[in-house]
Amino acid sequence: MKKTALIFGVTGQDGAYLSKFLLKKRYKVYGVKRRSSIINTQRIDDIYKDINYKSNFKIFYGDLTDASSILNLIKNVKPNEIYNLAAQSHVKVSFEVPEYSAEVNGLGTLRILEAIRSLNLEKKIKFYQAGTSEMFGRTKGKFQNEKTPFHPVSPYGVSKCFAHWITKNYREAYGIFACNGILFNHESPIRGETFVTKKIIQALVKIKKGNQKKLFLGNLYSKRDWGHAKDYVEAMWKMLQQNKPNDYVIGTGKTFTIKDFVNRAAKKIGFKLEWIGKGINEKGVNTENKKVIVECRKRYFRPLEVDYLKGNASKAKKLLNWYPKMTIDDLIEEMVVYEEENNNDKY
Ligand code: NAP
Ligand code: G4F
Repeated sequence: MKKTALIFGVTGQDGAYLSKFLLKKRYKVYGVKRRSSIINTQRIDDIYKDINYKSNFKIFYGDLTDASSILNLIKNVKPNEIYNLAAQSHVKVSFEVPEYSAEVNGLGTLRILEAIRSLNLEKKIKFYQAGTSEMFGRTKGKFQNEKTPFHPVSPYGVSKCFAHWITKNYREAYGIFACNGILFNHESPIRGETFVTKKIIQALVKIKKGNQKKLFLGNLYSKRDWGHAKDYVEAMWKMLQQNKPNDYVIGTGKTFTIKDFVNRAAKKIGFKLEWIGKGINEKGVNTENKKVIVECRKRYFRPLEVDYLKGNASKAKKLLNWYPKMTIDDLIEEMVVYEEENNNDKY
């Protein structure tokens, strides 16, 4: 019998990669999307067929703020596995919509777990919770692993800590097979356009094509451990295939500043950058024509910042046999090629 997966957040970056991964593993995949005023299924249009069509991939409306929709979906689908990837996932935006971020990311997770429990499906459904390295926040030490204490520094990070602990709580209290993935930043050509990697590559490609003049950024000196989303959805699935539920850090073990990322992407696109100035006045100059193409703006800084992230995924390597396959340069290469082929928009 085919396994069935229910994915909350199917229209997002990870939802799209996970759907395609599970379809290849011959799952029936049911995705949950929220209502929006314009069609937002671009990332999954290639696998989406009309609901009446005999297909292993179907999408239903639902919302993590609406307990009844969650309960009805789980009751009707009775999936073997649930992946909760839905979230207000932008850290900077969470400072502007803190209550909504907590509602969706924190209470939304509780609503799914409570639906599983109240339908008496504790022993039938395996649950994956999309946790994040943002939960570590202000950390000390060279690496973060499963034993590193959480000290979140954004409403997003705090909301994800609630989701992490409530997932653990339902596992311990009710015996639900529930896993927390603590994933470090992962990117791809279909990354949301306001996350820094996509923003950098999209802007630099447009500048190269003459369709944009400058790229405006915030903090150039925070460090991130960037992997590829394709590798990371495999880790989610592997967590649910184990004999026992557990929590795992997933990262590459390498870290780079935002400025490093800009330099690597610029080189790939064919710019040679020289940096001048300091602080908010730091600028990236295209050495070929002496034009400033990167500047900093206050509005892209956050009230508090996670300065340093570097994941130690030894536990996942040992227990899941999970290894990241793509390096930061593989990732940049794929993102640049995609942007060069697909983006001809004028500024
Ligand atoms: P994403 O691209 O922002 O996707 C988020 C998904 O959640 C979208 O499908 C979005 O729908 C949906 N969503 C938002 N609010 C919802 C609501 N109220 N009800 C139902 N669905 C809702 O995020 P991602 O990068 O794929 O990340 C997937 C998950 O992993 C998120 O929970 C994120 O916080 C977490 N995470 C991500 C990373 C990373 O580096 N990518 C790292 C660690 C953890 P719309 O398409 O309608 O907006
Ligand atoms: O790309 P970002 O917005 O990602 P951030 O804040 O690290 O969060 C992402 O990764 C988390 C895992 O650690 C996820 F849980 C979360 O859902 C999301 O996917 O920013 C990365 C860094 C930050 O330090 C930010 O201050 O880039 C810096 N940055 C500098 N200029 C900028 C900009 N970030 C954005 N988005 N836009 C800028 O202009």
